[in-house]
Amino acid sequence: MDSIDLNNPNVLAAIAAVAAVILIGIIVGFVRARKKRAPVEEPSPAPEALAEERPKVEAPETTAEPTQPLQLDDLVPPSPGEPLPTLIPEPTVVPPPKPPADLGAFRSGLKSTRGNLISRLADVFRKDRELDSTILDEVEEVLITADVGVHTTQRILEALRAKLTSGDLGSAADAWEAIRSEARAILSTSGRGLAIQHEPTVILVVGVNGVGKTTTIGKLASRFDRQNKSLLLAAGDTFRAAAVTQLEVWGRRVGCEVVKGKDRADPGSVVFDAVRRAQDENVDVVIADTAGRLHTKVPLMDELKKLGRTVEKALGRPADHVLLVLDATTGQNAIQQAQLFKDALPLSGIVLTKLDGTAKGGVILGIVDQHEVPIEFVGVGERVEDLKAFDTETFLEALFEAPEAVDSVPEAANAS
Ligand SMILES: Nc1nc2c(ncn2[C@@H]2O[C@H](COP(=O)(O)OP(=O)(O)OP(=O)(O)O)[C@@H](O)[C@H]2O)c(=O)[nH]1
Ligand SMILES: [Mg+2]
Repeated sequence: MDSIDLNNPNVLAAIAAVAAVILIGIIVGFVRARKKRAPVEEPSPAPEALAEERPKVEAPETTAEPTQPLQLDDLVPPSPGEPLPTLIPEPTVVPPPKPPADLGAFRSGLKSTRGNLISRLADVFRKDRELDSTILDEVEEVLITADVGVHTTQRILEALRAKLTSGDLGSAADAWEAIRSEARAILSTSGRGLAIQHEPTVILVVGVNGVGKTTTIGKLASRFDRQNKSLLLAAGDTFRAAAVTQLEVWGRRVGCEVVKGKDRADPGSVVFDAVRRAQDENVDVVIADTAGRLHTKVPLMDELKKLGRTVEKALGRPADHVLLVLDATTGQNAIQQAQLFKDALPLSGIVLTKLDGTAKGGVILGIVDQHEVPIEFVGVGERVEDLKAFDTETFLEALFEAPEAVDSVPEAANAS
């Protein structure tokens, strides 16, 4: 093999070119190795530096500085304490927790009840008061006069007495906790919602006159309509022409048909027709209105029992839901009405209307506790959106909230 002629300019140029390529390769390899190592070898910046760098989470509208593309200098480890601008990941913006749906409506609906029940209890558990057995009589008086009912009042007093005996009633917060957890236990089965499992699902709406049956049916129909359910209303109150007209107004508003009979027709035949028609036309939900007072010699409860049997005959099973509508403004009377209807029909749920206009909302505890029938909806006004699906936690939060004039309640009442 010939030896390399180092005096030849072409040979020298070739050697220089090869050396240049090798040198560039070494530099590129070095830079790549630094890039890979850099994030791992990053010393932890001081916590204050990180805190300053990260935009505050509660100010999501803060616009971040536009990020520059990574430069080689960025990969050089900063000296300790120096901020790390481009390697910190974008913070995840956590939106503030949403208040439970309908809390505002429950709050305003329970305003008077809070004044009557919670403010007065707050007075019993006032700050400078030592909590001993003398509070029991006072709590009893407040609960009874706030329409909670004798049975449920005793249940709540037992819970307080047990805490007193075990020495666990050291502060107002303990007393609120005892009452609130008893209320939670009473209402725990409420607010399950109306299952629409069958086609058609048949809902019978019952209650004495004037409690809000027809209005509740209109509001319910509107809810189902918003859920894209097809509907048929049955005008089972055949004793008053105005009752049929009222249901027809709701039917027009919601856009669903109303099945009605002749004046004073047998309510059973109207509901029977409605169920059959719903079966033929594959309607999702039938809601049947009923009379609250009869203008015949037949007692109301006998008529309702008969209606229940008629639905069973048409459907091949009992009505899917029997909703009893009670008017909260009637207080204790509502507890007695529930007993009468429960004896006549298997009630599946209660709608408590007119909670907005009364200080007697505590009756809800008495009704559910005594009759063990869940509350499914509450009425907090006359507008279509004022029928609220009952939710135990939202109800408790709204009920035990501090009344405007009482400042000792908030932490205590919301302690649990
Ligand atoms: N403030 C308030 N008013 C209500 C509520 N629910 C119903 N009402 C009113 O109560 C009144 C009686 O309501 P209806 O729906 O006619 O009662 P009903 O039970 O069908 O009465 P009858 O057909 O006579 O048995 C109406 O003026 C309704 O607007 C509610 O939640 N809050
Ligand atoms: Mg009516």
